[in-house]
Amino acid sequence: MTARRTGGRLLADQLALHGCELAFCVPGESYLPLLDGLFDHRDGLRLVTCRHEAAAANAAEASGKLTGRPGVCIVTRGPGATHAAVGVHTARQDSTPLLLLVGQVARSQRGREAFQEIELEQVFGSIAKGVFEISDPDRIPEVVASAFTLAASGRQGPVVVSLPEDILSQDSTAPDAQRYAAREPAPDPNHFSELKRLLEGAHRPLVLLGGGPWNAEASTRLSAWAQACELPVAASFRRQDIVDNQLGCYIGDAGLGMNPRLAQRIREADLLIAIGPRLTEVETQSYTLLRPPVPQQMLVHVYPDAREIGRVYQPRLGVLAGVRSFAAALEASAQVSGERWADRTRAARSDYEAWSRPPKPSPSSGVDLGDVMRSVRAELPDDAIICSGAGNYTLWVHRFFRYRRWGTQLAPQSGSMGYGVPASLAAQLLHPERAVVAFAGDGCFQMAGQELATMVQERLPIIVIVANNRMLATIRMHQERRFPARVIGTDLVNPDFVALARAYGVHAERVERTEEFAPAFTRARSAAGPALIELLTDQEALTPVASLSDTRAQAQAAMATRA
Ligand SMILES: Cc1ncc(C[n+]2csc(CCOP(=O)(O)OP(=O)(O)O)c2C)c(N)n1
Ligand SMILES: [Mg+2]
Repeated sequence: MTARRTGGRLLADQLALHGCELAFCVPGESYLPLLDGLFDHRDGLRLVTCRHEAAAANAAEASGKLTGRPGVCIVTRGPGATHAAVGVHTARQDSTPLLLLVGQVARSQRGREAFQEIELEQVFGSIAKGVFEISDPDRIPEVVASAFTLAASGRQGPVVVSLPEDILSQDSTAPDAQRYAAREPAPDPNHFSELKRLLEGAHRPLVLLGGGPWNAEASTRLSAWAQACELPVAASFRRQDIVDNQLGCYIGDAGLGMNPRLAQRIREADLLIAIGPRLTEVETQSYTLLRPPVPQQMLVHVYPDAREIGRVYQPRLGVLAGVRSFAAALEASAQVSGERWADRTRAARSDYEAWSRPPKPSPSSGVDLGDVMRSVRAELPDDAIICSGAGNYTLWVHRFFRYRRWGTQLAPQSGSMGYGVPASLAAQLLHPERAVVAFAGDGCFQMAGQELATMVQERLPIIVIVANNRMLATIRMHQERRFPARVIGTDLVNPDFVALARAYGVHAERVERTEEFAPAFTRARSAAGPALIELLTDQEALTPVASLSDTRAQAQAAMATRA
């Protein structure tokens, strides 16, 4: 006979036994017994209260990205769950293991549209990998184990678990589950001989990495194979940390703002070996670099879920496998000579080096973000974790920052603003000894700036760098291209970010000139707690390559020609 426990305690015990050491929440009265259960685990399971559920969900998502194990987020009923939805969406698009636990009304009230009741299945059905409601306290161990397993297996993703309130307060004598085991398909050995054969017939092969879960070992093995075969390796959107960007085989990222020369190389490849990525709208430049359903490149698609292989693109060789087991077998089974393409690999590498070298900062007004990336890279150790959200400022991060190790980039493939700051919470909590920097635009920062309070409360020495251009530049850029000089909805009147950060108790400085950045960054690094650096950037610097006025003038000229 197992000891009697409340549902809340039983659930907390399950989280702990599945290895959860960190959870993010905004409390709700709907799950008080679970909070109480977590009280007894407070030494081994750190519960971090965020100020907004969007941040809690994003932080939990980021912890899932870093560990490969489900990040855990706990929120209350309708308002908490809907606030948290953005993290579920990012976990979906980024294929990140995430558990969202949601307080729900008692079973006896279900279906009456009771206070804050929502149908989680309907709300999350299209974005979550699974939505479960626990129907009986005795089934808590079963449902939680099932949620962990589903979130972490195959193509990883978010699972939502609904917790009717009465289930958490009732007692149960149900025994614990055993620790979940994630399942990942392993490659068929015959596929390696096929891959080798394809490589032996290729002239312009290209490897595209993405998806996951990767780990340091898989990343090292993959790099060693690519280096030995002199194969050019590109990273997919916001997965730039899979191979060391300093390696000769690395040729850049196929993300937003892709190097046109890289795009051309993908278009011209005769063999494209995609290991892990989903081949999304971004990497394929709206499905043009590869044409669906049968791409002009011979496609090898390695992916851990049969539902994705052949969904948009029919590969010549589809390999149902996790990237880790695939990478483990590569070196031994698919060694080929790189003679035929080594020159192309070197040329692609020099294209990348030229592309990723920040131009000399112009003495004109505003802080130069290219130079900021150069200083940040020079100052930080290789294992520093760089977080960002969405906005044109990320074009500089992605292009000019060189990632040196797996697990150092936290950025949403979902393109969600407000991600970088909460992601940095997870990074610093999981890796207290490492440097963590969160980049944000002025718009992006204001979607999660309240989490400065969480950084202070948890004593996290994160450095937040806000690129303030007083506008939502991404949208302004598209606006100027399509509706030149008709600016609406994209200007921002901002608070004084330095005063705001100081009010939270955060070390803060404003940088107005490029050369002031490096010393400010050094001071931020030696600050005792969190720090914020506001960069006043020039509105003219719309992207690393386009100015605002040229963008407008070109669009106007194009319209005049059409008229
Ligand atoms: C949650 C969310 N809302 C809206 C958008 C659309 N969007 C993409 S980038 C952007 C502007 C970002 O502004 P800012 O953070 O200031 O960066 P900037 O582009 O100015 O560098 C907007 C509104 C989005 N991607 N995500
Ligand atoms: Mg901005």
